[in-house]
Amino acid sequence: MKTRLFWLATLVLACILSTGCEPSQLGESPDADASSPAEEKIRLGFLVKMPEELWFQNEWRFAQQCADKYGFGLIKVGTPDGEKLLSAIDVLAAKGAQGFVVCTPDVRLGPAVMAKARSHGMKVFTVDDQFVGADGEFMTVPHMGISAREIGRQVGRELYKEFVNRGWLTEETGALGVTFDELDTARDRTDGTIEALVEAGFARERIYLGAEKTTDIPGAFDAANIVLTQHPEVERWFVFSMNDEGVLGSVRALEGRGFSAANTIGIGIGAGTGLTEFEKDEPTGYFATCMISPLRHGYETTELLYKWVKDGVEPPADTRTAGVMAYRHDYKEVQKKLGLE
Ligand code: FCA
Repeated sequence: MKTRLFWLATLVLACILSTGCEPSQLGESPDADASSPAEEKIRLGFLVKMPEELWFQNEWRFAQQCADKYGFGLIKVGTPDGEKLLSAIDVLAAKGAQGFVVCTPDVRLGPAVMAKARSHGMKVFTVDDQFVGADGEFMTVPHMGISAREIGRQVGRELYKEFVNRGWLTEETGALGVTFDELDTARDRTDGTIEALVEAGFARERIYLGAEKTTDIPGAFDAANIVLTQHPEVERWFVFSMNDEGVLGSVRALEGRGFSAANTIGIGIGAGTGLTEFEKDEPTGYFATCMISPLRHGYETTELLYKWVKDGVEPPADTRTAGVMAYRHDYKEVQKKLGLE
């Protein structure tokens, strides 16, 4: 037996030395992109709830930069509902992924996602939207999200500042808030704005809220139209929401009723969709945005997951990122400063 093994080993060695046999011919799995054939290639997933939204496309773009830098495989999948999310995890496992970053379409899917990931031995890192367990508490899964309440407060302070700048009268002004309270990071943002507006001295009873069914432009457009129909007496409007899409949908609804840049102050939260408003020749009611970082949420989450998978370095439990105000006149500089070009 020993002799046969010896001869087999000699044969294999001779084959490598003389003909340069590929590892796949020696029975190892072929892997075209592996830098070192002996090393098992790392593959990670990046799953997002709304792949059509610029925010998530930017997260993917920066995640890919991270994968290119370290030379691991990145599998990007849009997972707009629970069924797609759970089956995407199986697909990732079949492709040999060892973990994934996820912005879930529904935070209550947390326990199901974690159970499935565990069954495949995969590591999970949540981004933007944090998993909620069966007990209604946040789950302890490494997470990176925005400092939602503080960012919302920043929006409120800026709205009030511009209200004072323009010399508007409270009795002619209303604040339109498009909300999505079932998602914590969304509720914290709009609650923060309301809080800061009231603290600054704006009348609480002049803040009118409309709940959106979906966190995109059409969802906000519908929610805004209902509020605007109820308040035909308001002559000037503040607009706020959880994201740029919420503010843009509202600004479009206002435009449909004859409101423009002169009587609208809309401030978004994001780093993509709203910026196209600043590129238009004429200003619109979309006045500013609190710019958040898809670079940190895309690149850094992926990097933390990669190091966790590769070296066993546990990522921090909860990372919160800040926002920076950007206006029509300076958004390009802010983008540059945040490394978002
Ligand atoms: C949530 C929103 C996105 C973005 C992100 C940071 O997931 O749906 O639009 O604001 O948080």
